[in-house]
Amino acid sequence: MLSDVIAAISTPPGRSGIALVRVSGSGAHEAAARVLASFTVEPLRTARLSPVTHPSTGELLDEALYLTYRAPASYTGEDMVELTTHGGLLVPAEVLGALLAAGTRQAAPGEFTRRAVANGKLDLLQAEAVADLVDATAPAQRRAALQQFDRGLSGRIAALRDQVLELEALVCYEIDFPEEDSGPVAPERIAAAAADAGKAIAALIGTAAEGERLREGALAVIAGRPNVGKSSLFNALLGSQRAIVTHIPGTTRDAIEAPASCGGFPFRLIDTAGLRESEDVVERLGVEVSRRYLSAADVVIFCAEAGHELAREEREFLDEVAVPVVLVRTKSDLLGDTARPGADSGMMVSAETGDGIARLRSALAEHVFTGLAGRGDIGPLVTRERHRVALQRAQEEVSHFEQARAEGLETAVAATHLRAAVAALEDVIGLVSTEDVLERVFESFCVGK
Ligand SMILES: Nc1nc2c(ncn2[C@@H]2O[C@H](COP(=O)(O)OP(=O)(O)OP(=O)(O)O)[C@@H](O)[C@H]2O)c(=O)[nH]1
Ligand SMILES: [Mg+2]
Repeated sequence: MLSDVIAAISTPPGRSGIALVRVSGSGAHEAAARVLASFTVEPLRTARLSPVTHPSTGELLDEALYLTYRAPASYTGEDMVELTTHGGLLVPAEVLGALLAAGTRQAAPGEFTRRAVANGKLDLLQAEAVADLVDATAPAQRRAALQQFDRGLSGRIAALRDQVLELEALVCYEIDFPEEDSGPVAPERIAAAAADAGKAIAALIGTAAEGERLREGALAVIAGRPNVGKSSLFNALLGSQRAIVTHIPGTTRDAIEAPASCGGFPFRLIDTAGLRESEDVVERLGVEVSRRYLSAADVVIFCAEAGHELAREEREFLDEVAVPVVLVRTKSDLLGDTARPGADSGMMVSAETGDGIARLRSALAEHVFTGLAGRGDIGPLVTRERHRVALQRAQEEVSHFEQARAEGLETAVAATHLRAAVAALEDVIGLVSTEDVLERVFESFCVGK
């Protein structure tokens, strides 16, 4: 089924100047020839203009640019045609309809990229990087995705795999010469190589916390007592009036989430109901929700008004909270001349004047992405649970191997753990992927990618 001809609109629907329609598979050129009046395969990769007509009715649908590709030199590794049509809701859909009538099939989400993987044009990590690039909302996400697309992570994992394979080779030597006193390879050498491999895998797993946070966006929860200016700060950080602001304490009842980029890093900002005991059922529920968000937060932006001593429950909150906190002093514009700035602990901000907001953004980035924000360059990062789980499996297998050696188990038995470690590493890159792994990776893709 994999090489039947698929077609899809790769640009989002809606009013736009142009749209891109892709066709791929063996027979893509023939299908395109049925709708493009002046179609020729050659010259490849060269834009040409042609009327687009419906293959059954002959009706003129558009005047489009098209490019041809010949397998294997294309994104999918198959014969391909890309049509640049006029945009909007009607024309691209009609052009796609004409292509379907010409014998193509509507592509499933991510099917083009999936074919690229099947044809060896991309490995699984690169395919995921394509999806990450499409989903990126902050520059740091783009940098990480491009790095992964450039095989940064694939290369690092391939190196780990080679390291375990070398260890396996040393061990095989021992299996082949069991009679020799202590084997031709000193046991200490094998032990040291196993320890090194374990450490190298652990180092990469060590990037997972920030890497996954980078891909998903860090959860930053704005909390504090009612009326301290949480929703105003939320709006100021977003740069839009998203949350309702009033002078009445208890305005925000439900948590609101919105994506924001701070210092180039992605955040999911949450505005919450003010933390206080309340008789009001709805408000009480809101406070409950706030507490739930707080326990999941990567960072809490705790708001207290500038120029006021922290109340007992505020100090208690700061003592109790288990996640990193940035203490923010709100409404700094209300501080009179007599107030000494700096007498307050925490960062002075004013949602009213915008004072301190830029500083808060950088502070958030540094707090949550400490390792990444410090470095200009983003190295290979573990950005998905899928990678982390497989790497942890590889790490466990290496330590099972060490354990088996320590217990004096037969070498051939111990070596099975190294085989398993290699297999786990290969899973990450997608050298041999089972159908269910592929399903999971591609289910979140958009159609046309
Ligand atoms: N002068 C000044 N007033 C502010 C500032 N931020 C908020 N306020 C005012 O403080 C009041 C409460 O603001 P909100 O943003 O609704 O406060 P909140 O913490 O979300 O309140 P609840 O949702 O009720 O818990 C409003 O009257 C705002 O106009 C500020 O930076 N300067
Ligand atoms: Mg509010």
